[in-house]
Amino acid sequence: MISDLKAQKSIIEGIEKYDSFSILTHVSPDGDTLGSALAMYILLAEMGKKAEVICEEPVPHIYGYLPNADKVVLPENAVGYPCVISCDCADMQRFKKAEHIFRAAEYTMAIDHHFTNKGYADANLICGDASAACEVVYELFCAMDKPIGHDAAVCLYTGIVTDTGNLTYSNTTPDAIRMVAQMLEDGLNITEINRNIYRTVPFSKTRLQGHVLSNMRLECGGRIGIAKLTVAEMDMYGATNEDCEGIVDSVRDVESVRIAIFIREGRDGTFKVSLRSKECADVGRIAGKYGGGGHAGAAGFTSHESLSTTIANVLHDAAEVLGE
Ligand SMILES: [Mn+2]
Repeated sequence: MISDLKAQKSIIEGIEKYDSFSILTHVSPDGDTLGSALAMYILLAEMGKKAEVICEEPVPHIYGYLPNADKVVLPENAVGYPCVISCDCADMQRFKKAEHIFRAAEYTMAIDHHFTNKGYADANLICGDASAACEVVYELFCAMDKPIGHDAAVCLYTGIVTDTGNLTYSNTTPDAIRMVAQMLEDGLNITEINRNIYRTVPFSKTRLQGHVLSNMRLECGGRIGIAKLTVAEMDMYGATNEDCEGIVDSVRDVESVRIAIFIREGRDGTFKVSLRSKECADVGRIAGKYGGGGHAGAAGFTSHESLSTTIANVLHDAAEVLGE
């Protein structure tokens, strides 16, 4: 049990009180935000309630297998129901274009697992010890006595495995493994889901990653790994933003690397900085300094500086985190 029961009760009361809900996901949607939001969608639909899942951008191709992924709407096509539930969103900046929907709501609720979440909603269920927002939603199903059917299991499993690196990262909880075990026992086809997530890679992505990784550099005696990608390089491979997923993890996986940095140029001229660490180096601190967010082991922020300044700043901060 990772949920604060009082907070959980306030969410259940909100769900019972309202009839229609807008469910918000975060910018650069991942398996956990989509999985938890779509599982909430199923929970509400089964209670006979009206709901919409709103996402800043079209659902990434690899998550197209999630049940009801085709019903996810862009903020501009959203209805905006009286009660809003955000899933896996550490702060309101994560809503981006959907922020007005949150602000216009009569009542707001947040379901999250980021310890940086200060509780921006009317009711907040934030479990910093949970490996994924999906773990929190799984417990909500149990607390409400709602059976987790096949479709909800696909969503919840997806969030748990993508946020825990297939149940291997340090955030993996015994509860998360127990939940997966239960879903497996109930007949969930985890092989099929894993093939969808990890073994259905577009050719453009493999080529782009080869290019970026062959140009990565080591700094600080090999303890910092840094890779970068420009818009021109992305265009060279016909690559999409989605094709950049996982690059920073490959940088982190290099033997000597303690902190991994991946800097990607956006089409708006900003730079998206992704950070990963191993062995307790807290990269969340670096992201926080620039208005970003995340966890000790995985964090990110957007830089409005030039590429060279961004590189210099983040290398300096990473060295500091490593005690250099
Ligand atoms: Mn998450």
